[in-house]
Amino acid sequence: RSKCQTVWMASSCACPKSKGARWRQKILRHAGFSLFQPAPARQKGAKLDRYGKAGPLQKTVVNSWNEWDPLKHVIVGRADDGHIPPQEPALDAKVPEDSDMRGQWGRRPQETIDRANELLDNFAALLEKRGVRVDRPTCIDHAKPATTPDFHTDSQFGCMPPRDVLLTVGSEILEATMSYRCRWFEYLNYRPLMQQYWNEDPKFRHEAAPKPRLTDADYHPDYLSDKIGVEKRLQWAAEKFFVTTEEEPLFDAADVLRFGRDLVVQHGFTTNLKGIEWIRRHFPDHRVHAVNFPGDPYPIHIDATFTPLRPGLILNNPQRRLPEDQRKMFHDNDWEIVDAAQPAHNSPPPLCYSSTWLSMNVLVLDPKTVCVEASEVYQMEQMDKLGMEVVPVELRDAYAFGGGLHCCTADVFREGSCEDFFPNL
Ligand code: DAV
Repeated sequence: RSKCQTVWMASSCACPKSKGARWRQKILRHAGFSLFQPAPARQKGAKLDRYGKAGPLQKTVVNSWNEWDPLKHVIVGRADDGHIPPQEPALDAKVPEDSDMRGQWGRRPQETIDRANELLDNFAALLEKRGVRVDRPTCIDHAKPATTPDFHTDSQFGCMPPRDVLLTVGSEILEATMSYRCRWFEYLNYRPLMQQYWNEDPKFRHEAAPKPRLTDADYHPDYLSDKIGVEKRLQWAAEKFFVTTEEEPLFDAADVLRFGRDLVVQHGFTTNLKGIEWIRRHFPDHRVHAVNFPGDPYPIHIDATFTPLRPGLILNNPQRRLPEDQRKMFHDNDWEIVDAAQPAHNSPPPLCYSSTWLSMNVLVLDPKTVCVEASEVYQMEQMDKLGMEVVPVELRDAYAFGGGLHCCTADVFREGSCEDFFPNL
């Protein structure tokens, strides 16, 4: 392999010729490559995709059983064509009355898309540098409406958070039902990758949960009211009265945490009891545990609330504590649940759906190493005290596109197999 070829590979996307060598050098630095350290060899016959990235760098094996085993292959989302979707029942309930997103929808400003993509690309390059294979989605046209015989909504959402859509359990990747109309077709962003994995890994199980109808019967109309207020919402959350009804199974993949043969699933806005029951019947060899966190007035996804770091240790959002009666399985099996550190910010960035608790939305690379958002100084400090090596990753300007470091990734391969971390159940 000549140096020349290395440079070509790393700079193969359409580059303005005039900027020449300096631009290439910048790209090389940016991507963590150096002229003296050739890029990993591209497999013979691998094609460049439409983003100019080379194809498979290593054999594809889909395998991931938990949130902490050494990560070797991951999908990192893109901010491309990110949209603020129009009003719809399940989404409305998540947007607080005083949010800057109330009443506006459409494609997000290009400069915010570019900035978010810069951060996501940097994150992908950092993971690659640490030996993790990174794949990226192929963005569909999110400006297109989502229309089925049962509903119509004027735009879609985006493909920044693969974690919301794809649930990897062992050799299976399961496309969640999703619970927002604007996210009904989101799996299409990942279909080229699913096809590729299916072609390359004879043991890969590509599954899709039954697509829900998402008629008005799926949502409680009272949740639409602007006058509800946080107190009432907290009371409803405690009573497990959420925006979604029990009309049909609904779940987002980001409501599920994987602990080997146990799956812990949040019952909330985006996942209903029938969705949890569907997961239970779908994974008959697993034990599936429903949890809920009454302190959260907008319970959407478990990954800014409950964060396992390694066997025996979980961070819990101190404003959304796991109720006492649901702690037994953890206590009986020597799992420690500690309060997460406070977020470093008082408010989320502009046009963001998520709360400031994306501070604890971390990506564990192995039981001793964790990626934490670089501005979250308290969370980094706590990880350090808990004995983790902290890898700071700048991502805050991408939060608005669908979340933090856990959200914007989906596991393809972690070392290890299915273990029982709860022998005393
Ligand atoms: O706290 O707003 C964000 C989770 C995104 N997957 C929150 C939850």
